[in-house]
Amino acid sequence: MAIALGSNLGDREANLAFGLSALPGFMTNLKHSRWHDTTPVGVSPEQPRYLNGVVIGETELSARDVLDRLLEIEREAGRTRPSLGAPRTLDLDLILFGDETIEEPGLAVPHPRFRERLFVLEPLAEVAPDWIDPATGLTVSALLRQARQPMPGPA
Ligand code: PH2
Ligand code: MG
Ligand code: MG
Repeated sequence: MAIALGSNLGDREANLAFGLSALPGFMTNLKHSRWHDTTPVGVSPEQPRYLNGVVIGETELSARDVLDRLLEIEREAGRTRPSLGAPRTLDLDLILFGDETIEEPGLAVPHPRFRERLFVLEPLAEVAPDWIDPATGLTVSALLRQARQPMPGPA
């Protein structure tokens, strides 16, 4: 299982450290990436920069139960949701859950946008370069290479 962490409000380092310290409550064999200072993507350019990272590990829980735990940890970190994409103290997103593909209300795994997001793929490639995306059959390294290619423009 891979979880992406992000923070762009308050003490970003402390927020990610808090998230990391809470995950062993239901995960074993944790391994985490470095923290990456990143430019906000897909939200107002005036938003503060993010600190992003990825944690991998194992769990006995179902994906739904993991999601519930992640939302609870976000709330403990003082996360509020004033609007979609608003700056947040802590965002915990379930990216990959073994080879499972899940599409349910509130729960989509693999995360539907992680293949384009360098702020997820770069830290994920530090800890799980050989993991396979069940939707495309591509490794994380291959997805990263693909995401880094410049978009083809008009001839
Ligand atoms: N999260 C978003 C939207 N944009 N940009 C960066 N750099 N990092 C994020 O974690 C991020 C984002 C929505 O969750
Ligand atoms: Mg997110
Ligand atoms: Mg989220």
